[in-house]
Amino acid sequence: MAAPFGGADEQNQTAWKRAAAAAAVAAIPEDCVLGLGSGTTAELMLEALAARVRQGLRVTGVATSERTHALAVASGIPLLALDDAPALDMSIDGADEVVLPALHVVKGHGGALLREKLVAAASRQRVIIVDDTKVVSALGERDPIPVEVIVFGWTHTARRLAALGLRPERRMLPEDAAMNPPAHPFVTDTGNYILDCATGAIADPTALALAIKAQLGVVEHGLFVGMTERVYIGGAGGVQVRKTGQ
Ligand code: A5P
Repeated sequence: MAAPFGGADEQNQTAWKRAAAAAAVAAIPEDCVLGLGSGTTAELMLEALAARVRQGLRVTGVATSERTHALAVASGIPLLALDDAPALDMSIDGADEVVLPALHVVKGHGGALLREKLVAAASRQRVIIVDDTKVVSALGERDPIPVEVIVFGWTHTARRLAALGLRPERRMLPEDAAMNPPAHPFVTDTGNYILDCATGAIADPTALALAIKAQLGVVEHGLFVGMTERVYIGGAGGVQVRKTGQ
């Protein structure tokens, strides 16, 4: 039976995420324009960042989701819209899978991949923070690749993705057992659906990224290939930092 407040594994994982987040936040320079990621690890980063802001750090955040925006506002972190920030010095975000030493990652299990990729693409230095359960030997080996698609005609887009050899499933909101409503599809902040596409271990992430992106109806996908300069990995032995080229 599951422990009522999460088991020891979950507590360790949270502590490792927190340690990775703290290490990344400690390296944020003064006057930084900073992309603020989404997800549980990014939220631990926001806590650490808010503490540094209270101590006097000057920073301006650019949020990657409505939820991150609301949390940053509530924590007193100054914000700018992406369109008012011509270039970002750095972005810090979580990930679902990371492959070393290439530092290619999969993102989007929280549903924010489109804005996360737009913010990452505008950033000079992309930093990923994870616990070591996220390190895999090949992207796609454990989790599906989230693909954000236009709602109109989504079943046709799904068929096109299936023709590439993917196994797309439209993401649904969890059902509320107490109210027992019919399941509803998950809709992103930008008003699209997510198709979670099982792939198995991906031999060539660059080729797959291009093939997915070329399909009509696809807005963006969660393969972030060559979009990370540094990864902080929290684990039982502390925080490991990996940079591209290492
Ligand atoms: C949000 O869409 C995602 O890309 C998250 O950054 C990613 O899923 C990692 O989330 P956790 O930190 O919650 O594992």
